[in-house]
Amino acid sequence: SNNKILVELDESSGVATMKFKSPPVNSLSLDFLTEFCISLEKLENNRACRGVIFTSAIPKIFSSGLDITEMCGKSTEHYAEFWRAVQEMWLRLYGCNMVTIAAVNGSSPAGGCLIALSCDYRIMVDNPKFNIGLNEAQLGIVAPFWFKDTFVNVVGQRIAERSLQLGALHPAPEALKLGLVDELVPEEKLQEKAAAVMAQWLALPDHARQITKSMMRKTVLDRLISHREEDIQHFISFTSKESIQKSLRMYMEMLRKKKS
Ligand code: CO8
Repeated sequence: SNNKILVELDESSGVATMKFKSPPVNSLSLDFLTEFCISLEKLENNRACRGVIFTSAIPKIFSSGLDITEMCGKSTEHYAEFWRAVQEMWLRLYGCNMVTIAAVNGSSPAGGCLIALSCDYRIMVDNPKFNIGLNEAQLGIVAPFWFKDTFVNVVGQRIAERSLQLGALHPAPEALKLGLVDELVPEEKLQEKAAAVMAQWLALPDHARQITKSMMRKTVLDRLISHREEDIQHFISFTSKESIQKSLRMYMEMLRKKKS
């Protein structure tokens, strides 16, 4: 399975692009997450690569977040494997030594938002129809502590507290005001802007920047690393509850109905 993410490396600039292309909505399935980790690790091990831009090949959607079908009616073994893959994606991305920029060219709820939050810099298309946020509460589920930590590190305690409790999805202009994204650009300028910001970050010596990044993120990374198995067990018991299964099924039903 290596066709859900298009990876391109420009050897002259040292900048790679990882473009999500998993129709219809770039949901983070087990296959997607596995491919994400392998692709990122390959780039990390490639000395020619110093920065990665994350974007979507699907119009209007960056990523719809975790694949809800992976959390519905599956075995505990499956939940464990899936959750380990979600953790792995975050640990790799949040702890990534390379410069990471999210070029958010569509809606980005929940797990999609987490990917953006885990980057060093976020640029979003200036379109009020594109939403971003950790909307877990709206699904009747709870964002894990490390989603919350990542969010707090970007927007601060107060904004995170309000936004998380409400399960808010913020239209791009509001996301900018909250500091959830760093800047907005017209869609046709997104790639150019991401490349310009990347060049600015890459102008610094890698070593000093990497140590600084690690200093800023280590506490939050270590919190998951030291509680990883507990976090998996927690996910399994939470997800296995009949009330949670019911909430997830109702939410999927709501998505289906909204169409017709
Ligand atoms: N997982 C699985 N399938 C999905 C998902 C998803 N996250 N999102 C959409 N789909 C499916 C839809 O059901 C639909 O399927 P079908 O064609 O069979 O009816 C298809 O994708 C297309 O979806 P839409 O028709 O809704 O497409 P739109 O272009 O109208 O809208 C959106 C795209 C905005 C992305 C919309 O689909 C949406 O809002 N999706 C839900 C996003 C969401 O709420 N994600 C949260 C996932 S939970 C998460 O990431 C963190 C969980 C943390 C775990 C907590 C511990 C338990």
